[in-house]
Amino acid sequence: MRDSSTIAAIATAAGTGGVGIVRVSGSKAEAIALAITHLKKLTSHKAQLTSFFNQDNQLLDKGLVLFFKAPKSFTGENIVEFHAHGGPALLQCLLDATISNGATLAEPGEFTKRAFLNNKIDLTQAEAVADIISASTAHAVVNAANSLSGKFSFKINILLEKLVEIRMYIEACLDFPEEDIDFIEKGQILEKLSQVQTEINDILVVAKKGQIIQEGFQVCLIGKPNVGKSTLLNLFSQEDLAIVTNIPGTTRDPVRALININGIPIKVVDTAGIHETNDPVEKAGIDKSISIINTSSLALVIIDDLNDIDKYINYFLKLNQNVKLIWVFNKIDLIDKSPCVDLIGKHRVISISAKFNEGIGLLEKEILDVFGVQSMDSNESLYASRKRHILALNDIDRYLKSALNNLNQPELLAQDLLSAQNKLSSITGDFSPDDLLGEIFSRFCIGK
Ligand SMILES: Nc1nc2c(ncn2[C@@H]2O[C@H](COP(=O)(O)OP(=O)(O)OP(=O)(O)O)[C@@H](O)[C@H]2O)c(=O)[nH]1
Ligand SMILES: [Mg+2]
Repeated sequence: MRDSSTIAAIATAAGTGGVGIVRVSGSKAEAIALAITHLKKLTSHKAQLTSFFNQDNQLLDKGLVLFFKAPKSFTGENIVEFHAHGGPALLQCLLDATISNGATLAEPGEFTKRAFLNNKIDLTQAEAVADIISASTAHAVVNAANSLSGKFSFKINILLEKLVEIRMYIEACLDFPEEDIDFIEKGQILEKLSQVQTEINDILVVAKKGQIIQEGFQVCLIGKPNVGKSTLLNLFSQEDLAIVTNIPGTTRDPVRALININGIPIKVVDTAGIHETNDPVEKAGIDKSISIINTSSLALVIIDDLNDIDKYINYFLKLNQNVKLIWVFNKIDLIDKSPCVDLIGKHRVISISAKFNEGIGLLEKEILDVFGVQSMDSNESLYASRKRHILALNDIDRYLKSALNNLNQPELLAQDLLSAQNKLSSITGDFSPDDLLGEIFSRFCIGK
């Protein structure tokens, strides 16, 4: 599946900038650079100041050419980078010149895919390249850098070794029963397997936090009309985004804001108040509210009457069992109550006044607590984890549970361990189907 073509792309972001980079990777990269720069020779890993010419030998610009001779390059192939001035037309001319000299346009993520296929990086590191580019907070950058440096893969590989060791032992017992290897050293197998399972669960906890920091989550504001949803959205976003009036049914279209609580990116969506109405426009807004609840991780149910909890709990649970709920009792200024967290029945209720900015800190803390990221200190070493990793780790946990139940049936036990091993390998990409690779790399930007 290795591709022998030479690829090229503009590696810097669209638009103008001081410097713009065109990157070329493949066997023709060196020849292409010699043709464009008119230099006699390139020196690997050294910046050379040079002129750039197009296919008609017209001077385009002056800048740096960098040559990374294979295999000491990002992709493991010959790479050339042209560092020119950052004008879109100029960079397009340079790109055209590479194409006229034999390169083809790179697909999104193709440089990183080649790095993966040439064993320069594994799959979690390749994903971390995309994550470091898309990171929206400093914490997310640090986590992605941890993954990129191989810390996450290192943990996974150690567990893989442990699993392989247990599996080999069991396979040996199955293959050579006459050797009378004391297979049913169940105690030892049990202990080793339990240890691996504990470590998988530890990684899962860290991975879930990492995913939240990387991707954040969506919180919707729902409730009856006029309870103060839009006022709360404006307070969260510190902007006058949504219209606030004392007329019930003000918000129709959902209003979205991206906020940041303790460095975690959170998408907040204000929705139309849910109630019975004959107004077709309001009805359409309510339908949208319901579909937004279904795509959110957390719903803040705003109420201005504590009796509404019992009234609405079943309604909201019916909409989506998976969405977490926080009850927010708003307008406490009207009853002269102070902000606080109460337990009413089984429900934690945060009392606030959105209009007078009271209790918002309590609410933010509660939101982070729901996802277990409140107590996170910024020095905690996390990884940029993805849903793919978390699903795989959950599967591995399931296989290990099944293995622990099959200690008396070595064939089944061996099968469970093989499944767990393959899942673990899929995280780093040692055992990953082509369609998964296609899906991962297609999400990259071009030039990376
Ligand atoms: N006293 C008091 N009034 C508030 C508070 N929060 C909101 N209000 C008022 O309640 C009214 C409705 O507020 P909105 O934020 O528009 O309510 P909403 O839930 O978005 O309403 P719809 O969009 O119609 O569903 C406005 O007059 C707000 O000023 C509060 O904490 N205290
Ligand atoms: Mg509103």
